Amino acid sequence: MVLKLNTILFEVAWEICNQVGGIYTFIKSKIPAVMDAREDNYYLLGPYFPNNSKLDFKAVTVTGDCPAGKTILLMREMGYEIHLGYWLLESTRPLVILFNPDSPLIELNKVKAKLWHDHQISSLRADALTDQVLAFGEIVRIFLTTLRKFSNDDQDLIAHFHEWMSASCLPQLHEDKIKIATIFTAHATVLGRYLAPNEYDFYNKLHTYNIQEKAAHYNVEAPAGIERAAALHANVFTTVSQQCAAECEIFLGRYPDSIIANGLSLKQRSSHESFAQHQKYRSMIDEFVKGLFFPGYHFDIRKTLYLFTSGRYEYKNKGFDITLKAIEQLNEKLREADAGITVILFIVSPRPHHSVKADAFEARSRYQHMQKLCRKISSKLGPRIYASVTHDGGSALPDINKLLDDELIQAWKSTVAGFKQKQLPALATHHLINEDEITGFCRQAGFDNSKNSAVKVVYHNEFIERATSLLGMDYAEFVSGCHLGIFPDLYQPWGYAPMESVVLGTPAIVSNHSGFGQFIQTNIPDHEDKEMHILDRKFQSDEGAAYQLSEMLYNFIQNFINNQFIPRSNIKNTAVEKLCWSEIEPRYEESYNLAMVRSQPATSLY
Ligand code: 1S3
Repeated sequence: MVLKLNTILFEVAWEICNQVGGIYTFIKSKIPAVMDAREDNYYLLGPYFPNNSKLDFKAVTVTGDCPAGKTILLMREMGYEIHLGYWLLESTRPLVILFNPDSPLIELNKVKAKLWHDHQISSLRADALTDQVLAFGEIVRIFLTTLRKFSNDDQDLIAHFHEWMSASCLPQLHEDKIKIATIFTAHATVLGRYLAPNEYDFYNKLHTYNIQEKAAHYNVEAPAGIERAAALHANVFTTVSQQCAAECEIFLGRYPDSIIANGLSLKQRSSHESFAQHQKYRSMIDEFVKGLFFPGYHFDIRKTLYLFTSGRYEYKNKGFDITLKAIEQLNEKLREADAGITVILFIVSPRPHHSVKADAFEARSRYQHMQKLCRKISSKLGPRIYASVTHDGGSALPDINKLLDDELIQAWKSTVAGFKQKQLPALATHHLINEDEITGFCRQAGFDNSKNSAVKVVYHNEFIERATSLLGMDYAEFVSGCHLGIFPDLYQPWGYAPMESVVLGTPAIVSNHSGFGQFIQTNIPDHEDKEMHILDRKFQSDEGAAYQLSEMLYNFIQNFINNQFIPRSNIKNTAVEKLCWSEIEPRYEESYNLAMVRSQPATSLY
C-alpha cells in the first residue's frame, strides 16, 4: 500500500517549540525532509508555553476551510487556548498547533479515573509535570477526535507520537477506535532513565527488575504506565537504537517494529572550511572568555582550549559526574606539568534560575567596549606620535600621556574602572534557584575559577541560541568554535550532542553506552583517526572511566602543545554521512505505510 498524497501527518511532541532535550533536535532536524515528502499535509502538535513560544513562533489567522481549521475554531469556541502558526526554522516553516495545557476545562480527575479504569494506569501520585502532560494529552485527544469527525471518511490521518509526554491519549484513541493510524517512538524509556543511574549494573540486570515495584519506588507509575500502554496500542512502534529496543522489550512488553537511527541535516564541509569556521567562532568565544576572566587576571588566550559538554540535566545519565571527576584529575596533571595551558570547560545544561548574572551578561560587550577604546586611542595616537617625531626631529619616543587629550584620558579611566573586577568569575552564568550536583562538586573540588587553577568552568544554564545567547552565537557556531566535545554518557539511547559535534568538525569523546557511540564502534573502524574517540563505560567502574577520560583529555592537550595542532573531526566517507535525514526519513515513511495498513481493518465509529 502506498500513502495517498493527501494523507495528513500529525507529529506530536512535548518538545515542539520547547527545548528540553534531544527530541527537540530530532524533530527540528527531521522537519525539512518531511516537508519535502508531504508539503502541506503536515502539522506539528505541541504544548503552548508563552515564554518559549515567543521567539520562534509566528501566529497565523485560522480559517475554517479545512478540517484542522474547523476543529481549532470549534475548540476555541468551547474555551480552549489553541495557537496556530509557523515554527520559524532556518530553512523552513512548518505549521504548528500549540495547546495550552493549563486549561480550566480539563477535569483532570476524570482523565485520571479513565486512565485507571480503561488501562490500569495509576496517576494518583502524579507530579505537577505529569498532570500537565495528562491535560495536554486530553486536549490532543479531543482535537484529533473532532478533526476526524470534520474529515471525509476517505481522508487518511496518521498521528506520530514521540515519548510518553506526548502520548497519554494514544491508548484512549485506540480504545475509542478513532480512525487514525498511530505510531509511537520511544526515544528512551522512563524506567531506563531512573534505573540506569541508581541501580548497580543496570544493563546486565534488565530482566531481573519487578517493573511495577520499580515504577512505584521511583514514583513514575503514571509516566511508565502511559509509555507501556502507548507502545502496546500503537499501530507501529519504533525506537532509536538497539540498546533502547532491548529495554522496550522488557519494560514495555513489545519489541519495536523498527529501530531507526537518528538523522541530522548535514551540510558537508571540507576540512579547510571546517578549520576556517573553527577559527572564526573560536575568536567569538575568546571575546566572551576575555570579558569574563580578564577583568580579574590574565592568561594566554592562544594557549587556551575550549572543551564542552551539553544536554538535558541528568547528572549521571549524561555523564556530567564523570566529566567533572576527569577534569579535577586533569587540573592536577596540568598543574604538575606547568605548561601554561588553560582549559575552559563549558557545561551547557538548562537549570531553573531567577535571572542571568550581570557579569556573564556583560562579558562580551565589556571586552568589545575596551577593544573599541583601544582602537580609538591608537588611531589618534599614531598620527600624533608621527607629528611629534617629525616636528622635534629627535629619536626618543614622545611622552604618550602628553599626546592624549582630556576626553580620551577620562574615557580610558572610566573604561578601565568598569573593566577591572576583584571578584572571581562565577561558575554558573545564571542565578540558580537551587545549588545542584554540578555546583556542589565544583565547590568541594575547589573549582573557583581562580588564577592558579588551570581548568576553569563556565556552567551555562540555558541552551545556547543566537537570540538569547550570552556568547552572541548559536549552538552550532559555539560547537564549531570549541576544540573538543566530552560525552561520557551512562544512559543515552542515541545522543545528538556528540553527533552534532563531529558533524561540525569538533572532535568528540563518546561513550560506548550511547546509541551513537555504538553506531560509531560498529560502523567506523578508523573512528580514532577521524577524531571520534570512544570512552569505555561498559567494562570498567565509574572511577576507571573518569581516569581514562582524564588521560584522554591530557593526551589531547599534549598533542596540542607538542604539535601546535588543532585536530578537526572528519565524517567524510564514513557511515555518519549516511545519517542524513534524506536517507533516514524514508524509513519513517515505511512505518507510516505500515501503520495505515494495520489501522485499516479496525471497525471505526466515524
Ligand atoms: C532523547 O533525548 P534525551 O537527551 O532526553 O531523545 C533523543 C532523540 O532521539 C536521543 O538522542 C537521546 O538519547 C534521548 O535522551
